[in-house]
Amino acid sequence: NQKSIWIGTNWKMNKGPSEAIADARALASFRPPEGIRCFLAPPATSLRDVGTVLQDSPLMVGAQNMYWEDNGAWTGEISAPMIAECGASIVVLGHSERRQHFGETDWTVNLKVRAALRHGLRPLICIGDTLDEYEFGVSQETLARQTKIALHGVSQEDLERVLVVYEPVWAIGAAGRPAEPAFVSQIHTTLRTVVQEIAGQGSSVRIPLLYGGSVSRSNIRDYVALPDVGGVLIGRAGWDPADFMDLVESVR
Ligand code: G2H
Repeated sequence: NQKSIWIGTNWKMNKGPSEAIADARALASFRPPEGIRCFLAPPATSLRDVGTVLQDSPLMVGAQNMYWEDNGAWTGEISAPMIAECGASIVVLGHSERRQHFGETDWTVNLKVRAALRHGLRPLICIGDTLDEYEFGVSQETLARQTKIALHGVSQEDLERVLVVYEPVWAIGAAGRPAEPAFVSQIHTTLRTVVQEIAGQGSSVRIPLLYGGSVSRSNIRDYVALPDVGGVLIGRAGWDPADFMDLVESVR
């Protein structure tokens, strides 16, 4: 299995600058196996420090959120050019924790995706079905809607830089249970059709489709082995640098 895969860890609201720098240093000399592209998404307060520590490392740095305007009277927000200046090249957008607790909508995710692309960042778009949607059997509809709106108005050329991660809301965090690989496979088949329609029939654009939600040492290989899974976004299991390196090494 030699396809190129993405493995990232989302630190969420964890690690102050001192811990973030120490952890980035612990990862700075790590060389992922060939074909694996790794990234870390630290809190905004450590973006620049982590970006500096990892500037000569193959590990990429990502922000966890941003606003769509470049600057202005938007107290508390950070913008795409600020993130890029910190040395980050990725931005996580539309994470379900943001949709759930901070009023993020499909529409705001779309504005953010387009702003990220305008500034050369790679948006990692999170989509996810809630437990209700899953139980009513409408996961596919929800995920298709979220994907179509997030990518609305994105040019063919920019689509080359987009990543999408399927994170079932019911699979996230300590209360979640990881999705069955067979179910993820089914979802990814639908998503592939949706993104192919957006890119245009016959287009060679191949958006990496990742999985996220309670990924751990015991299941990472099952997800990565699926034919259309282009990687994973890890939370808790990847916060410790040694664990993260071990997770990455374990898939090859
Ligand atoms: C899902 C994931 C990382 P965890 O949010 O984005 O977190 O692996 O802890 O479920």
